[in-house]
Amino acid sequence: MKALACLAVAATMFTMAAPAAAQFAKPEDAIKYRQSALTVMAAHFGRVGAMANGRVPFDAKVAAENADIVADMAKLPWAGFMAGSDKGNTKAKPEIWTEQAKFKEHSDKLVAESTKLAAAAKTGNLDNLKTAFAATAGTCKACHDAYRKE
Ligand code: ASC
Repeated sequence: MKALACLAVAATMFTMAAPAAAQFAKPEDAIKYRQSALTVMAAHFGRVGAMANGRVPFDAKVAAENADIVADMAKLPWAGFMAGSDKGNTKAKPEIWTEQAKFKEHSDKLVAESTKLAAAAKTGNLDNLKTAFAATAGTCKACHDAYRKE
């Protein structure tokens, strides 16, 4: 029983550590990874936004499924901002690497707000979804304004 519990803890820790442990052979691999994670996140965020903005009818189940994906994806891109990946096919500003603590504050905010978005979606209440969607979109915009080139 003890060994099983230990295994379960180890498995959980491995799952939690996996995003941060992503490894890249070359900077271009890291760039592709982070862009891919952001693209997937944006696709699912867009589906939530379409409902929050009334462009498509509100479907609580669909909103919750997509918000969960956003919250999961929000954890991933940051490992891709490895040293040396400021050059190449990227709109990332060099300040990301000279202001790492500030950049992490932005990514932490996205993770926190998207977690709240997923919780809001589970309430099945459209007003809750709208509020949390706006807060999450605000974290996207703040980081883009500071750290993404035009
Ligand atoms: C999106 C998307 C972004 C953000 C941003 C929020 O759906 O692709 O980059 O929301 O527009 O202001």
